[in-house]
Amino acid sequence: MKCRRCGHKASINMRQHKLALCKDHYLEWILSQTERIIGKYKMFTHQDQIVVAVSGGKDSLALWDVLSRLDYNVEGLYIGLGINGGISYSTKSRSYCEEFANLQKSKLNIVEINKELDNTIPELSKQSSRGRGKPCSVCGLTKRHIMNRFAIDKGYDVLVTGHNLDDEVATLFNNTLNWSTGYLQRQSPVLESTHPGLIRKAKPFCRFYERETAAYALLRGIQYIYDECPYAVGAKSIYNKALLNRLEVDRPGAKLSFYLAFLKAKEEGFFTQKGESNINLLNTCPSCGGPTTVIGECAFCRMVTKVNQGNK
Ligand code: Q46
Ligand code: ZN
Ligand code: ZN
Repeated sequence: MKCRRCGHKASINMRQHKLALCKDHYLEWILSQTERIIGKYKMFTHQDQIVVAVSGGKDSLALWDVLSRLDYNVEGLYIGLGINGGISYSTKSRSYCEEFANLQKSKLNIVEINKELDNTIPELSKQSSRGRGKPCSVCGLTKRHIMNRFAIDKGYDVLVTGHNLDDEVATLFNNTLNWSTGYLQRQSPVLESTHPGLIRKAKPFCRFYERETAAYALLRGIQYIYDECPYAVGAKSIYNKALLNRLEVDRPGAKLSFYLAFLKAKEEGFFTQKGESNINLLNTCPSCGGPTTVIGECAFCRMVTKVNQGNK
């Protein structure tokens, strides 16, 4: 297989794009496509201060690398979850982020949940009624809260995450199976801030397949954590991804067209129901000043209050 641009040996063949490229042209293609996606969805500009949430995995580190190479003002944010059973997941993931930041000479901000809340995620989860013993619900809620608060407090313009097409399509598939119109309404490459305490969010890799971001990380020599979080085993999203991979093998491009058709339907006003009013009618949490859909404390503060009450 030869590179479409220069005729040298191709490093990657993207069946869904009918495009094979050599290493240099592939790395160039990822940069130009990312720039195109940022512009198409009006995610941010070169004047904006950007913070990228990094986990030590390939997607977030590749995204940080791409944004730096495109000359955006970008810093990293790592949230230490204290998940260290067995494979020392959090310790390892933090050190991959630190090594990357050192090599790039970029600033990495670190927030350790343990220091913020006097509890690691597994401890918090044991004391909370959320998630029936599985820490993912507590973890997701806490991460979202901490990322948002950090970005707002430090005055960034936008928070970006390394979600790729496979992540987005797995979420879309799950939300479609349940017809969760509120979630479908909110799923988007860019989420505007609709409250002074809510940061604008963007996902510049939302149209890249996971194998494309993995190939980028590999070809750039980015060192990243291969291990999954131990709690990811058996997650619904992993099951959905496996199903969608089978579909993609038989119909190359099926994931991308599912996602793009969804965005088009949304643009045409297909999901303008209750979910939309929820977004626009955000209240302010009296404890943290963050946004909440209910009157009173936000879900995060309610969880922390309950855990603290249980400990008294
Ligand atoms: S980190 Fe946290 Fe994930 Fe681990 S505990 Fe679950 S939600 S699986 S992205
Ligand atoms: Zn080439
Ligand atoms: Zn709150």
